[in-house]
Amino acid sequence: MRIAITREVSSSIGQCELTHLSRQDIDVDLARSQHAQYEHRLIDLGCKLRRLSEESNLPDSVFVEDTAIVLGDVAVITRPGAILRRNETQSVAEVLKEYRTIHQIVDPGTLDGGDVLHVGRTLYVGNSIRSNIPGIKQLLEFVTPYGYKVEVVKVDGCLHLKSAVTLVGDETLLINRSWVDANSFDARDFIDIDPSEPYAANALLIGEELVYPTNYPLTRLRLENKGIGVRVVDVSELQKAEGALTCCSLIFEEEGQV
Ligand code: CIR
Repeated sequence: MRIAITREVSSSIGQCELTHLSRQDIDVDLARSQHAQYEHRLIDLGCKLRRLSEESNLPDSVFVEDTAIVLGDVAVITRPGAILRRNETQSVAEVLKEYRTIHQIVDPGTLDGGDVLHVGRTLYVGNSIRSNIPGIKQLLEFVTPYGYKVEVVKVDGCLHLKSAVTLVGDETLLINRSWVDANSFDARDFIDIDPSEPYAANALLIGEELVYPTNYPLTRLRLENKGIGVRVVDVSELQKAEGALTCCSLIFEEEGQV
């Protein structure tokens, strides 16, 4: 069984962290209804939801991806780069303990899950404004015994590594090359986002199915032209909080394996 951890949109999401976007009003009810549709997509694709309750004092807490890295037999609880996000991790750790051995990134390390791109036995980790070298080194120490390699990737111009690049199929990466260098990755194939849609590189691959935002039609066409069908979901209200599709869940197999 595939598990998806999610969390209800906070009533305070309007006070979210913003790095590259200007603040816009966020309609909490609309954000919640889009988030519910996102959760339904996950259920349609065979995920069992573990939905955490709302944290009204943690504006960014819907973005659970940043709180942990979940691998076959081990999970690493992060220490988010944004100080105001550090209280988001404990409740996620409580759930993950049921499924995996847990490790924890500690001071002076910082790491956001949005910076970790998992491809086979390699973890590409963005050295971004949120994830520092001590945090990446701690991650390396935790995962090396399980046979993972860690590659540090420079990210420039966006929040996280996965704002710039995600896996969309077997060794195929969807990429915005103005934010990350394609030579950093050992991939079979790359699909470039349409330049008019800079935020279009974040797609959520669940098994063989790709979940994709409604509002990047030109990049979607590029995916479809390469034979990659998508299931769309509208997360426009969450995008105002600088969130994307992968950010809103932690997806993993219930039964761990190395
Ligand atoms: C933040 O700045 O931390 C949130 N407003 C957005 C986090 C998005 N998370 C992600 O891309 N993994």
